[in-house]
Amino acid sequence: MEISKSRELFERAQKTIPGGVNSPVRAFRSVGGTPLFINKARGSYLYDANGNKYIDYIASWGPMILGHAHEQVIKAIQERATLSTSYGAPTELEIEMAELITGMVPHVDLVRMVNSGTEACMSAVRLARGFTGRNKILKFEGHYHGHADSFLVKAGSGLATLEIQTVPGITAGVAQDTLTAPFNNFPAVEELVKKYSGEIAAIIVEPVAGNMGCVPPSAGFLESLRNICDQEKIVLIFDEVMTGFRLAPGGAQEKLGIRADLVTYGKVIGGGLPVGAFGGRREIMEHIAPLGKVYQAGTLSGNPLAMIAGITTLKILKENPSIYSELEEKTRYLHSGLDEVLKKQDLPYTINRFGSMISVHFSGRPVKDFESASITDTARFNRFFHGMLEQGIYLPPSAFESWFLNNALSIRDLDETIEAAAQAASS
Ligand code: HOZ
Repeated sequence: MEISKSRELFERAQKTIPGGVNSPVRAFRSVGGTPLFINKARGSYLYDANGNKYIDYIASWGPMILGHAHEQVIKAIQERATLSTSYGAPTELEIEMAELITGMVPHVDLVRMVNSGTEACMSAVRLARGFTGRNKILKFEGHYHGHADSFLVKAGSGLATLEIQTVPGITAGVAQDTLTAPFNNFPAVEELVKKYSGEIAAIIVEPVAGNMGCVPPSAGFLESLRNICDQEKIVLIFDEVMTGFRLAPGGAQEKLGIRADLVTYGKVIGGGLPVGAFGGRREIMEHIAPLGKVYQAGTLSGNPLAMIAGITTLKILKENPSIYSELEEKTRYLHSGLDEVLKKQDLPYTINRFGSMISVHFSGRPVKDFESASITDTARFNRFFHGMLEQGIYLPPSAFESWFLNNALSIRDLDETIEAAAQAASS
């Protein structure tokens, strides 16, 4: 594959952008090689600067659930842009968005729009602290809730990819207030809650983890978190930045039938524009300024272009619930095809899947937490990644990220992917 233009752009980018990228995993550091610079995307395909075409399994890390450049979404953005792109004052679109969210998602009474998943999680934790008057939070190893200080302790995603254990710049005080437990290990949670009784403001969890590959919750784990939060008056925060509007219209809360106190969103909710949101029980959300004293604000929050992209995407999902079953069916098809070709190779592997999230770990052990995710053969993953890329299949450039399916993927795309995997796994 000729990627001379990406090489040139990467050289140029490194002169003015740290590492040549604006988000670390994109730099291909762990898989090696040159990151592809993307020129355009349509449906299930990405096109790089040289014009090479790739079947996309990143979907912009989740948002492009309908496929790229969806006609209705693009038209809505274009029409809205002619009315100016930001006012710094309320618009009817923000009400429409809030009504859509509270209508689609169970247990969300009030919702505040922000600009990213990081902002959403950071604000939700501040709110939980303000509401409870407690300082500590409990998060899970290998989970990633954005790059706010409190979350960069034993975090997944780019930190796992780049093997960053401690982040310079995070004060000891902040780190001390972040407790961590292994995902899917309720006794470890119980022990921490007992030890820090009355001190924990919130437990924040990715209900289906997607930042150490895809790692679904074990049976009963989330229910147990719900119960202990009720008993100890801890705010349960579901980080649905990845799973929100992806697993079901009501996200993991609906799919798994569990109520969180606060929920955070990003990705799909913005239809490919920068949007985040947090919402939840009225009693807690009423502590946000201007109703309460927990301050949170943003010049571009509720931006009209971002709102219209998100609203259009959510409406399409709401009006066409079959999209969810189609996506799930495609993911199941991919799973069984990959399984078929990988089992013919003499190598250990585990495929995890939930809804339209899937990932392959090159390890024979079940992957249920960060420890088991970490023993994956990353060298093997890197060879597999490049083998796929060479054949026009664009996977996340990290063994610690979930793949996201988009509904523009055709059975032919999936078959091509499975065929490519047979070859990539044998290299
Ligand atoms: N942290 C994102 C995936 N978990 C990657 C974001 C990006 O590089 O665009």
